[in-house]
Amino acid sequence: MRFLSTGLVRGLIAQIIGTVVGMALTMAIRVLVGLPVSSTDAALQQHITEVHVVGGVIIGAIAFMVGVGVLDEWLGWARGKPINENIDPDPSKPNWMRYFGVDFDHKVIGVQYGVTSILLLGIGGLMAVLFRTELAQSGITFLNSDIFEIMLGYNSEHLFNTLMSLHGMVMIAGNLLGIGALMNYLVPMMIGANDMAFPRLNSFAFWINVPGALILVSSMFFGGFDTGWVGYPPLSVRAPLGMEMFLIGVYLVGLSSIAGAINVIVTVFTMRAKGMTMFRMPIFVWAALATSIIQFTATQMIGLSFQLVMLERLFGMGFFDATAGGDPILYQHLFWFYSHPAVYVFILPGLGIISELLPVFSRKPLFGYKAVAMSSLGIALIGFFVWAHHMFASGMSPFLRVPFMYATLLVAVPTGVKFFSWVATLWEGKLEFPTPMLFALGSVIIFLLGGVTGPPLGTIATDLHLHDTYFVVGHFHDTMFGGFVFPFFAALYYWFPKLTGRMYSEKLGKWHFWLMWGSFMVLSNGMLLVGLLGMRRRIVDYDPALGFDFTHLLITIAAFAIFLSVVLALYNFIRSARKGPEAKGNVWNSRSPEWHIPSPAPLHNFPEPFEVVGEPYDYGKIDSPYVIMPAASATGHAHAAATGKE
Ligand code: HEM
Ligand SMILES: [Cu+2]
Repeated sequence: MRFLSTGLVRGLIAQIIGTVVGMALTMAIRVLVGLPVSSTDAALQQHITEVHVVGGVIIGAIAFMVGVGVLDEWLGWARGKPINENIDPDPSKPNWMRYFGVDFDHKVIGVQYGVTSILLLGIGGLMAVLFRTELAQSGITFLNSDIFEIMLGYNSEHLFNTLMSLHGMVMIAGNLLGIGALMNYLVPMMIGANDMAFPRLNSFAFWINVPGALILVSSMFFGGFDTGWVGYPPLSVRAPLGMEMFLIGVYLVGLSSIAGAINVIVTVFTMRAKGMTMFRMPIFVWAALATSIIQFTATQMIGLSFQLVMLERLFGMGFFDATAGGDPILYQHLFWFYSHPAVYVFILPGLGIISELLPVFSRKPLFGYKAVAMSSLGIALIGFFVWAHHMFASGMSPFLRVPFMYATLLVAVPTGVKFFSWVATLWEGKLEFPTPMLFALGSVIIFLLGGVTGPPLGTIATDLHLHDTYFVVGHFHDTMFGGFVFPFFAALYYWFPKLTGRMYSEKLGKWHFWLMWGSFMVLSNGMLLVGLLGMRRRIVDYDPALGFDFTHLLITIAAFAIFLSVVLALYNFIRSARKGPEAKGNVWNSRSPEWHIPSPAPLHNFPEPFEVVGEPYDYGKIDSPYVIMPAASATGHAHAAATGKE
């Protein structure tokens, strides 16, 4: 019965019941207002079913939130019950249950985000491996098999498109949750706070992702959709019912993004330790702040554009239908006004991790700390002025394309500041190369590839040639892997001892790194190459006469190798969390506050507040403490004050 008392299980049951009740309710409303609930006309029947299912799915998502219990406190408050000030976990419940139910501790929420993120990245990866098999050679018809037909009711091109489109969006959702994991786990500990500013909102922000992700992936079983992750109309207005699942699922994940961002912004502005001025914060906190500003201000746009598509599908409103007075280009503007800044949501935290780790493993100050901090804000700002570079080929005004080209190329300036700082930080440093450092350095190289393949796409003349080819796919995989996936692994290895109090296996970690990094180089350079040669993206097959069968085979093998390397990493983490050697102290000899409390961190991170007296990255400077820990908080390890002594 313990199983039933976990929030997750109750949420899932509630979601199923809610969906059924919601469908019945929608039907009842249709009857009340005199609309038909069934029809002999196939097209009309399909439309009616869609309305019912969408009504059900939305109510189902709300039911999940009620069932899991995140709304309990708020609902109680609304009914006039006294507010429960003590939000500590119930000590009578076993510890593992905290992760499967509502918990307000930012560290638990961080882990919940992290595990969900890895699950989603795994599902997205599996989809990639599936459709990459189809692409391994020209002429393969793997996705045509009867198994898929029986399981899903459709196959071949439509399945390819569905897998490809879902892969894109599931990966993006996986990234977003990974960022949530890092920000939730690290930000309070890095600034000396015991939790986020709004713990209940924090829990809400995590849990809304769960029905969101389920609905998104369920699209596979509702007929899929074939629009790519962008969902452009008119295609998205005509796509099967699966399209709606995509729109609702992503909408909920976006809602989480906005709620989570509010929390980070308020926490950073109001809860820093004594003496921690903005320019004395660990650099990752700056990255988290800039990221949250984008999330908070831009996400509404994708929510809005998806809502409009839904309204057009469900109620026939002609926002994008030119024959009804609409304009499909409007969608693209709204979509990219979020989705371009959003790419910086994916990469700013990753770049923050790189800036955080390089000083530790080169025992040198972070070069140009203030410039690096401001560059995150600069990137965030410029990110808002460049969205139309995705529309150079959409038939927008030729004159308007020019300012968007210049704005796009301008992003190189703040990004260059970061690269310059990394190189200068490493310069003549005492370098060490444990797994997290390898991942950080590997990210820099991959992100550099993303950086040099960007300008050709931001320049109108070359973009018109490269648009919708695999060159684009290669470019964004470089920025995504270099900007987030590799830094995410760097962070997982680096903070693993903090989280578990145990050490991972360096040997397996290094195997993971070299296998993944090498394969990724093959994958991304292969994609860039076939793109330059004219391979179009989003197509299920290609002509053998084009002569890039062999390169495609290499890309597919690399994709499998990347998948394998991640399985290796998971094995390492799961085994080491239980059997790894103990690592209680400041494993990396870091100056950052989270390493000066015991590992794993106690329930309330800092039983007594500490004071910041110096600069965060003065590694190698004798007697320049950063934080002074009161005896009660500190690990009792080597030095309580985080000095620069070697
Ligand atoms: C093993 C790892 C991966 C492989 C083999 C892979 C492969 C691919 C391929 C072949 C496409 C289809 C390109 C096309 O036909 O247009 C694609 C699309 C995409 N991928 Fe990946 N990918 C991987 C990981 C990732 C990750 C980690 C992310 C995100 C953070 C990501 C994001 C995307 C996006 C956004 C699309 C675009 C989908 C669309 O055009 O609608 N991928 N990927
Ligand atoms: Cu862009």
